Formats: sequence, structure tokens, C-alpha cells
Amino acid sequence: MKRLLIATVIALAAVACSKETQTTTPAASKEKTYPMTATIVSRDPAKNTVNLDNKEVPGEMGAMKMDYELRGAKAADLPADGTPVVVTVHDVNGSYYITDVKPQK
Ligand SMILES: [Cu+2]
Repeated sequence: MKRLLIATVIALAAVACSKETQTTTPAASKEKTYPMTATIVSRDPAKNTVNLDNKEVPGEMGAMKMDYELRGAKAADLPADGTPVVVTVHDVNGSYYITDVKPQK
């Protein structure tokens, strides 16, 4: 039962994020990047993912808390949990990863 609940939560998060991309052409693998302001909630050094509580990026991403795959850096080397940061979001046909995590000025 717990497993089902987790799967449902993940499915809901995916729906929330893909909402804006459904109208785009699914054929070509297009990568879109944009800056996003967020606070680091937690991290998983084993999977190299970071959980961010992000502000809305109009037209791209609603304000939400979600896990992002981190590329080009180690999750363990990022600023401490609770630090406000600016990251670059890479949206590849609705699947996301982040780079350039910098403390907010
Ligand atoms: Cu999201």
C-alpha cells in the first residue's frame, strides 16, 4: 500500500511538471534551459539528486518541491541545506536536470 502511495505521488509530480510541455512537439529532443530560484531542501549523494523548493518560473515550472538530477557537480559539494540558490534547469522534453547551483546573491 505504501508503495502504491509513493508511485502516485511521483506520478502527480511528473504531471505537474509536464503540464507546460504537452503542447510542444514530442518528436525532436529539444533541450530548453532557464534559471530558477530555489532553496535546497535535501540531497541524495548516492543518486546525486537534490530536492529543491522552487519559486515559480512563469510558463515553465510552477512553485513546487521536487527532486532534480544534478549534473556537473557533486550533491555533497553544494551549499548547505536551507541555502537559497539560483540553478540552471535543463528541460529535455519534460525530463529535468540541473547544473550551475550557486548561492543566491
Ligand atoms: Cu517541478
